[in-house]
Amino acid sequence: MCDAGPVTDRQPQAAPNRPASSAAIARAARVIPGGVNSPVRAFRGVGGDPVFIAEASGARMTDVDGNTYVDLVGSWGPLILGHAHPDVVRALHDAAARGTSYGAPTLAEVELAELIVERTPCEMVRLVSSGTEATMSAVRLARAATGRDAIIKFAGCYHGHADYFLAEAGSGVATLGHPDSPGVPAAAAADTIVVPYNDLNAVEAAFAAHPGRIAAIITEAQPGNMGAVAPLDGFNEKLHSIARARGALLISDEVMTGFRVGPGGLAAPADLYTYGKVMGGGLPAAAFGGRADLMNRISPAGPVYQAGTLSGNPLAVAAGLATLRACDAEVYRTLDATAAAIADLATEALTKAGVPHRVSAPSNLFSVFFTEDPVTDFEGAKRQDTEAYGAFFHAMLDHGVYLPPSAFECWFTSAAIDEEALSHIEQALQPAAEAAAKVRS
Ligand code: KE4
Repeated sequence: MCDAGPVTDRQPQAAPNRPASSAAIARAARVIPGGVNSPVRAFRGVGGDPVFIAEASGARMTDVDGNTYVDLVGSWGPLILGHAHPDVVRALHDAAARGTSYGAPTLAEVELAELIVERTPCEMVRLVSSGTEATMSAVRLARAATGRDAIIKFAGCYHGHADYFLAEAGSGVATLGHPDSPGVPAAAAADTIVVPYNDLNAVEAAFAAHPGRIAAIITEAQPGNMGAVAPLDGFNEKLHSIARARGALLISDEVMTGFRVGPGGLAAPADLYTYGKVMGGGLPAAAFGGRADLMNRISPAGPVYQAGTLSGNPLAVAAGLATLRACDAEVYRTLDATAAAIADLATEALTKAGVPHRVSAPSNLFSVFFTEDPVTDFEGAKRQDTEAYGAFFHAMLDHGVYLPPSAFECWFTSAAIDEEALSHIEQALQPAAEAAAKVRS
């Protein structure tokens, strides 16, 4: 149990009503599919309607009904410093006053690229505007560099919504994938082999079944899109040696872990890396990078085409530079300590309420699985009690804490979570654990 500091007199809120959010989702759904611009925001994984956010500052967000929440999503990772950090706001203001986009190179984007090269294993990087662009470009580069078409990905890992990532495991472990979304052509998924995470034998079997055809393995450095799942000891390193032995490349997807689990991310050995989220500080910025001999194949230095109107956008670069420059050792100490404290508090509350659970905290990116069994892959994650998570989520929301609206996501801390915010989380956890227990009884 951590020392959560003095208990403030702030009582957990009674379940707030949210008429403005209810009206907003009805209005939004008339012009935007599902009323949201990204599916996970719609609360489909936990039931109920999403809250519409009006503003945010530090550790807290305020919805359009005036309810405030301690934020443990942080826009799915970017807001590592908390919302409206003064350095970021000032950098954005100054950049905007000089114009918002030029479609021409700037020194600021060179500075951001230099900072990424300095902090990560990358020798060169290309800036893009989303994690999906980063991962799809890295795959295109790997296919060009090896002259091969197939890729291996892991079930439960998410790399964005490019067609060939939206494939599900074929019948056998080493068989080619088939689409798991309408609109994805069978041919696009047919070059994707989906294998269980943490299963090196399945990776070897895939290479044996498809000799000379696999361009790359792509993996989340520390998976967070099935909940937080730890790579088994040496897993990333062994992936790299298998890829090398088989003439393929390893792409380490650090869109979520990059600059969050440490100053340079996890930085496990690989040939190519992808980044996003934190490096944009809440603005659309992402990157792919790695060995110079590979990156120099990217147009216009080489023949592999990749482009983007707003790649290296001055505002996104300004927010990213301000964020990364503010991420000093104290920020990472705070992130790690806060994540550990929240994990301890969650364990304490769920244990007291008799709710079977397992906290998975390989780093400050962590999650709570509502199952007692260890979770090492997607099959394990799917065994959790998602109904109990839904009840837990809504009780936390009603008590002023905004968790990810899905049991298959991570909890994100920020450097803005202080003792008072921790104390608020502690007070919300007990009724939330009891709500989960009720569902199970
Ligand atoms: P974007 O295209 O959403 O910027 O990034 C795709 C992506 C790539 N790689 C990893 C490891 C990722 O986690 C993501 C996106 N993460 C999700 C949250 N788990 C984004 C949230 C959303 O889809 O709205």
